[in-house]
Amino acid sequence: MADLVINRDRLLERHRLMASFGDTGNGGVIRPALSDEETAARSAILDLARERGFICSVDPIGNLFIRRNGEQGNQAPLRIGSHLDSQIPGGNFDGVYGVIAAFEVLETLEDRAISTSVPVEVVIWNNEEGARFSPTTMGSGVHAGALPLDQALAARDTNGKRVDEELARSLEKLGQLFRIGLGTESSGYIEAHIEQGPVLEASNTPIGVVTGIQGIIQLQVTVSGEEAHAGTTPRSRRRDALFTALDLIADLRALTTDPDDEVRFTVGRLSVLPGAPNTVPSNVVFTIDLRHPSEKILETIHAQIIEVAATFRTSCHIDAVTTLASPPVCFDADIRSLIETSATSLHLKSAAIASGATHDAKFMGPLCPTGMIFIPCRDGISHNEKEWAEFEHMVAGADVLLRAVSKWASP
Ligand code: HGY
Ligand code: MN
Ligand code: MN
Ligand code: MN
Repeated sequence: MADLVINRDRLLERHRLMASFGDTGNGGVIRPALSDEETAARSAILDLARERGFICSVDPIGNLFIRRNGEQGNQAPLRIGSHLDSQIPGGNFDGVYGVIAAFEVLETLEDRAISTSVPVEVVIWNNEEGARFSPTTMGSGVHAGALPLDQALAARDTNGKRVDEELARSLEKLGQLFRIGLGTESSGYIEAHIEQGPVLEASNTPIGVVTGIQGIIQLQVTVSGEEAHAGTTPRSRRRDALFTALDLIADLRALTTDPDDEVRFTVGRLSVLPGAPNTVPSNVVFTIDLRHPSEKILETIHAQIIEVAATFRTSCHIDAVTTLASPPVCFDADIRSLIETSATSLHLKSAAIASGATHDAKFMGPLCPTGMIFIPCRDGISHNEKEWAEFEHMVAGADVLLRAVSKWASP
């Protein structure tokens, strides 16, 4: 269908609506997983979905599924979507663009009464960012069976709030939802997302056909020492958790120097207790986020980190827990060519691109034919309130998603 395109005005309206939930007034949002702001954004999408007669469900870890039925209703759905939670603070495109593009596809299929062989479902994954609750991509990891449900439900944010308590609180505000289990089957999965890097913009390419996602390991390291008086305790008698943590981090960072500059090693969070200027720190917790395209290199560095932490010479106690270990994933060749031909049918230039950022699609890859559509973002900036994507690119990505879905699911 040469004229099959999305409703641009409605996409713009949805984007503005979503940006209002957690708006910082600084160009970005603060919309952590299961917060009131994210719950309000989820509720707004669900209200729109119910108005269209779509079927709204939730799974035990809080992922939302918005279904438009197909001719073969009992077939596994083709799923499209992304996440609504943001970094703290975050931008107005990471995740949310994929959700509104997917919802726009569902609405356009409905407007045009286009029937699909299988149901098409918009998925709004819970806690993709991992900014509030570790690890990253929690909801999709649990649904895919890669992360244990009980461990995820027990995860706490820095205020001690648990996922299960916050999820119960959030669900109370989302109205009637059907309950589905974990590990439900998908006939395919396609996610639209900003690139979060500079490659597409630099080559003036509106559509990225994602080849795959690099591997990711996340750890939480706890260093336990002993509180002591800053004035009276000589260095020789201190069990200083902070200096131990800093020395350990320096050693771990030295492990990850890489002439090709491909190893991504990040310590994004570090908390110090008791946090008094005149008390020797007794407890430090820090996170490690490690990424690389090669599973072998990732595993080697992961093992070295565990080894260094276990044998580090210190009077403190060190406990390193791996919270996420997810190997690289390559996306399905048929889905990739479907995205490419959909872009071509819209006279849009496209290019193959590997994803440095991780996404929920990572856990869908091993389960069903999976792919991603990238659009450029200005200067490659993301996880930052300055994150920006041109509206023309947002429309282009949603049009490609629409064409890919209608072609893939045509009866
Ligand atoms: O961490 C990531 O790569 C994703 O943007 N949350
Ligand atoms: Mn994202
Ligand atoms: Mn992100
Ligand atoms: Mn004193």
